[in-house]
Amino acid sequence: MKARSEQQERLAGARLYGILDLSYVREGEAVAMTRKLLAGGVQVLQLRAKAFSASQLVPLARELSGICREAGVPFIINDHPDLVSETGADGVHIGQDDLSVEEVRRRAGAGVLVGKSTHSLAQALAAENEAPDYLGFGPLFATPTKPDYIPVGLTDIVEVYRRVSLPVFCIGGIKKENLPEVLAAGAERVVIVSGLLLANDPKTHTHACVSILNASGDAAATRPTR
Ligand code: TZP
Ligand code: MG
Repeated sequence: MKARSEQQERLAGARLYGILDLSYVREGEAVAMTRKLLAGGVQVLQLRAKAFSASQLVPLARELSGICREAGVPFIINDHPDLVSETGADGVHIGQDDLSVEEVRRRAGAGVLVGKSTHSLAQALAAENEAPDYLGFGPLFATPTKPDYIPVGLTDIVEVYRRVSLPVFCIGGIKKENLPEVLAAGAERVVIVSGLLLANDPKTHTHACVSILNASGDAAATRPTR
């Protein structure tokens, strides 16, 4: 088995992945919100800004990348493999309709983390064959953050974790309140977007989610990952 890079090790230990989605946070608040999420304990942070052009994103992505580096938290940029090296990001996240993982690696460069969204067990199994570094699986529940997707529900979660050896982050409509239910359904790692960004006190809220994840045991930490 190939040795894991430092960033892959961090990913393997991560259970709470936060996304700074600029449809919830004004650009001018992005740095402050990032600091709150990091202080609360997110273990991976993604910048997602569907309404921004690549060139608009660069200065902010550079700044967030430096802040995450200081915190020792992998910084992932959504959708833009070509911006990874110029912003100092650690990785890129792509969807089902984007380039192949192989092409993304070619563009983003060696050693860059690549994550891929999946919306069914079949997609998760297919995506694993492309050898990204991690998968997203969802949306579990209907969510305004990604409105045009049919929720996958909780039933396939156990099977996804049983059959996929990459780190899998469940996503979509997950909140502090339903996190115990999502964990009981077999999730080992989660992404929470609006639940953290819209909280009255994002730092404390993030910390509370980390505590719930930690209390649910260390299944993710002990499962073999590639
Ligand atoms: N991919 C699947 S669901 C989703 C993405 C980016 C959005 C999740 O956002 P929220 O606010 O945690 O439901
Ligand atoms: Mg995309």
